Amino acid sequence: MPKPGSASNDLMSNQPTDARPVYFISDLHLSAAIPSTVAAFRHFIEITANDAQAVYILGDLFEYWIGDDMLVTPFAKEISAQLHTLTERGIQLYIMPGNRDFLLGTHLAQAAGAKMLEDPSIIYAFGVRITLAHGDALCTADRFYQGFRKIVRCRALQRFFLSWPLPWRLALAARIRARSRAQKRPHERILGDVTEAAVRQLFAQHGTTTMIHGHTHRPAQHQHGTATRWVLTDWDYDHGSPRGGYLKLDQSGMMAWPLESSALRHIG
Ligand code: LP5
Ligand code: MN
Repeated sequence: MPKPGSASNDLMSNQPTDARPVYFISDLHLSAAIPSTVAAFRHFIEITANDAQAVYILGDLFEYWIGDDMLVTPFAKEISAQLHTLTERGIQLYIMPGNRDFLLGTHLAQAAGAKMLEDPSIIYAFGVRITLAHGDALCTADRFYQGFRKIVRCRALQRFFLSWPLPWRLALAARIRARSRAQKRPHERILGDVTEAAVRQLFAQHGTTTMIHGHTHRPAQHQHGTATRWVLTDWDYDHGSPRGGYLKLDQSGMMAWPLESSALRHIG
């Protein structure tokens, strides 16, 4: 059952009919500790996506989200207010939870003016049916992570966790993040990528021939027979090699774009 206030996972009835482009981003991992990435995100919302009919955020918008009471923090208030400007400009915003922020709830959705999307979901735009997913569920070779995922997606356990005081939740999230980081460059290991079997199964399940997901931090366009799988980039303008970007779908098709160089001049 979809959560109250969330969009169904088949948005065929919600077919966008206007000619404005649709944008897809994921894996921004936003926190107050990465100001340049936050500035890049702000540029994307204010400038890049200003001509959009819809923006889809396919998971891991935040470094972590451990309950909608995080909305009391100035940082979460700032990001949700920024997102809210999209609907104020007539642009639909859809947010799918990722493995870092699967506890995003209805209060955040309301503050951001967003509809929450189930993982996976199907949309229809510019004549194409598209499967959208975060991507972590497709990394089926990572058995340990899949076991962890199954446990933490249990609604009863989530309710129990959400009843804890915020500092306790912060402490547990910090431990889990530290453990995740301690695995040497997890996304470069073979386990950190999707498996062919999981991808083909998801295509078959929904009868689509286009898929978009993030999570693996390996931006690319892959062919699986006649089906196309687009992988979104993660964003990071605060460490190492700067990166970030989006997929844009319009009448001329799907295209991967880096963030405009004009944006980067204003970033830290
Ligand atoms: O996140 P990333 O991209 O670095 O790595 C992921 C997988 N790691 C995770 C963990 C997240 O980074 C942190 C989540 C923070 C929110 C926590 C809220 C907890 C709430 C509990 C609610 C019931 O997703 C990583 C994958 C990698 O992608 C590639 O796909 O390999 O998986 C792991 O690293 C596995 C973890 O290390 C497992 C940690 C187990 C710790 C057990 C603690 C007990 C939890 C008990 C829950 C009540
Ligand atoms: Mn992820």
